[in-house]
Amino acid sequence: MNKGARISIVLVSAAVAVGLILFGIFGYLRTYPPTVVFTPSPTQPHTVDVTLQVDPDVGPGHAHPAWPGWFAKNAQGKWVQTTLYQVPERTYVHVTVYEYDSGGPLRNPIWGKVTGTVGNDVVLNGKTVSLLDAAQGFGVGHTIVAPALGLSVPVWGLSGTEKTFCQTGPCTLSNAHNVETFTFYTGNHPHNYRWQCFIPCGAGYLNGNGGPMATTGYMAGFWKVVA
Ligand SMILES: [Cu+2]
Repeated sequence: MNKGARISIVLVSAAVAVGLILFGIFGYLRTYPPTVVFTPSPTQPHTVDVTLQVDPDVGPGHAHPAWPGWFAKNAQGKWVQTTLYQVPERTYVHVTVYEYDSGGPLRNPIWGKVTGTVGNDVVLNGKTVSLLDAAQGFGVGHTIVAPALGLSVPVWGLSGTEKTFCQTGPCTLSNAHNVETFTFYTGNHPHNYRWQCFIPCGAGYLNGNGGPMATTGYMAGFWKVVA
């Protein structure tokens, strides 16, 4: 093979490699979940309301319809399937979670303790509680844990045999659900704070920790605290 042929093989291979890398990067960017931005109303500075739901199946139209995952209500009142939430610094975030998924006992009971919220408690179906004992009732379905914010909130689950159990997201209030509310303070260090569910809810994956548990937009995400 002459020198020119060898050079052209190297150049073509390099071009293919670069092409594949770019294809991979843009494919990743195309599928990365959107961020829902929460802004305070002029009459209530330093306060935002965040409404979330967590569903047994996110439903059709999403990359993984049969995975459990989270939705957030955007400013237009539309449910967006994502775990990326932007909130201002120095702000009280009032979170309402509609829980539509089944629950169960915890692998570690410590995950039933509420920390990092105002009062270190949550209001579950109208009752203030600081510990969810997952050995009772239908147990915990999912958690919202952001270690760097000190935030750990277990979310109470349902019985999977409820008559109106939601089959496919986004679920509606006519489906069986629990309502859990809590408030946390974002602090004064703008940062993308990682959060995730600590319940291994990736059914069908090794130890329940793959699939949705390892995927941003399903059971892992960020509280994007901005200045
Ligand atoms: Cu989960």
